[in-house]
Amino acid sequence: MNAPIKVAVTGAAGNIGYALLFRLACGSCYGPDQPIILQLLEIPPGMKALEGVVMELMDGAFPLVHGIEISDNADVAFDGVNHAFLVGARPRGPGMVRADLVAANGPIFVGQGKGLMKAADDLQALVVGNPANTNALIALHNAGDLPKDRIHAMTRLDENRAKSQIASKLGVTPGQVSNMAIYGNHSPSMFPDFAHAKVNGKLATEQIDKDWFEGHFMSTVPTRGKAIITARGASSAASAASAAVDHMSTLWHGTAPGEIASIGLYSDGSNYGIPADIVYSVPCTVKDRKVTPVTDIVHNDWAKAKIKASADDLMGERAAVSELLG
Ligand code: NAX
Repeated sequence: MNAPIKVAVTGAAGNIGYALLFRLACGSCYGPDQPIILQLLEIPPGMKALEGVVMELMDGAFPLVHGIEISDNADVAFDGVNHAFLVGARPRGPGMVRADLVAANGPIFVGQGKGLMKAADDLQALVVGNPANTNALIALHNAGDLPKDRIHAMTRLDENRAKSQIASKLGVTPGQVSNMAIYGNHSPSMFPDFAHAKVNGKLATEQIDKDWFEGHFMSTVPTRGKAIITARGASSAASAASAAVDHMSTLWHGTAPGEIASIGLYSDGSNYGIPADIVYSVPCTVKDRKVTPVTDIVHNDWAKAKIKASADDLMGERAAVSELLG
């Protein structure tokens, strides 16, 4: 058994938090030999509910949970943490557009970026709370000298959604689909790059016709979150928690040989014409807990235009929060 690692979860009493904590507690993320100490953050009105969640976690008697601490102070919750799931934020409700979310949630990530300066040297943090990419950018700008590749935005849910659409079209399992990269923002401007996706090692475009990809696939994957809100009256929770586990598990264990993971990563301006100083999802590999973007994928002009459109979307969000970037 390894020494325990410290894992922070913000918004821990919320819907995603409720699904996420039990997956972490039972070892889905770090494996059966890796104990964890949970450091949970809520805002004061959420603390009572969080106490109830902690009671349930205790009642699970999870052998891998070696401690649970709760706080409404980011400096306390992030003290010494190795991994941080930044979930806490206001979810998008019916009728809300992303601009509403940018205004409501951006300021939260100034304080959380500062709080992350208290984390362990090997910190890796994942922003789930929307607008995830721009919140991650705000946190990075407020986290002092923290290396820019340590705070990510989650697009793994979009990757999972895309894999599942392809799998169900072909009647295979999602595990048979690989190389399904999401480019750009976790918003409808994202570009799910189907042209390089593979099914059982062969290009998906050799097995499904182009019209389905450019029609059904492109209209379903980027708008899936909205469809779920319409159907269940609340935003995705269990699938988002599952994707967050997938993301952090990939950071911990690495990508399988030949496989990529979609990661919203700080852009230095050197790849695919993506401007510098935005958090933009690209295909990455992970080895020894180091994230490396895959930089040699060749895109056609149609895909290049999609990649640029999502960058433009993120530049717009960046302009809207410029006063929070320090
Ligand atoms: P809930 O409203 O159920 O829970 C959010 C929790 O965060 C609440 O308990 C609230 O008290 C807490 N909170 C608010 N401000 C906080 C702060 N400053 N510090 C700590 N905690 C704080 O929302 P939930 O359904 O859990 O969704 C959380 C976030 O995930 C939302 O922003 C939502 O839009 C986003 N999502 C992101 C996804 C992605 O793929 N990146 C997909 C799912 C989801 O839409």
